[in-house]
Amino acid sequence: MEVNRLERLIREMERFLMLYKFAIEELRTRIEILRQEFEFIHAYSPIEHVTSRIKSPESILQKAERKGIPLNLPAIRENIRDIAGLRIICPFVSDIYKVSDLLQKQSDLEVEECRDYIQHPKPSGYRSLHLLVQVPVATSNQIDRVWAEIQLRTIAMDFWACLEHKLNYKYNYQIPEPLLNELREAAETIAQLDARMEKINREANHIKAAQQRPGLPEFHVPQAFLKMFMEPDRQ
Ligand code: 0O2
Repeated sequence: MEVNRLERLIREMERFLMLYKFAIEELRTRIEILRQEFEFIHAYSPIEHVTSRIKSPESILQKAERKGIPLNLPAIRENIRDIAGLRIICPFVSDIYKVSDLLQKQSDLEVEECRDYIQHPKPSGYRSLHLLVQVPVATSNQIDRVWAEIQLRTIAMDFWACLEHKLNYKYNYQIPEPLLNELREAAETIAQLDARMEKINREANHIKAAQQRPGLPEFHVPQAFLKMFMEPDRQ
């Protein structure tokens, strides 16, 4: 391949992947706004942390070949919908559905598909909620709608998925049957643990609500803030 053509291809690929980087930044901002607002209103965050990644060109091409997608950028863009991936880790299962609802309410975020692997775990034992979305990205001369996959999981589900992913890598997707069985059992244990932790949290909230005097919300005002009002001439 001549050098000019190769340079052009690399530049096209870089521009192509840049859109996914912008999509991730856009989504991260939306998620952070939801987190901060929720925390302000409810004094509680349904989001532990967020991670993101862009699929590498190698794994984009591997997926395209595996799925029989033509090896050109428009076809890849339309058919490979998880090039931009975000993972939202939540404390409890109910938080996953809360955050998913909040995202689905955003009118300019098109949620094309919701795959509920919590209600319907994969045969491997994998649990998570996946949202396939199209996010608007405003560049200098147009607004592009970019596909992204948002995975929502609890900390325990993430622990399981990370280990299973590592084992798949180690055994080249041929995990020995005894280990597969153990993983399935561990996934069940994790689902029970998530349910138990959620129950403990609910009970703790009930106890706290009962202890608070009615009509007097618990309110912590930072000392520095109070001082501004008590000693205004010192500001
Ligand atoms: P990576 O490295 O995370 O990017 P699709 O063709 O995308 O419509 P697919 O791939 O079955 O069909 O979609 P699905 O079920 O929504 O899963 C996509 C992603 O979910 C995977 O991405 C994983 O991140 C995760 N996932 C799905 N099943 C499992 C599982 O059994 N174990 C683990 N650990 N993760 C899973 P990639 O592209 O495979 O990998």
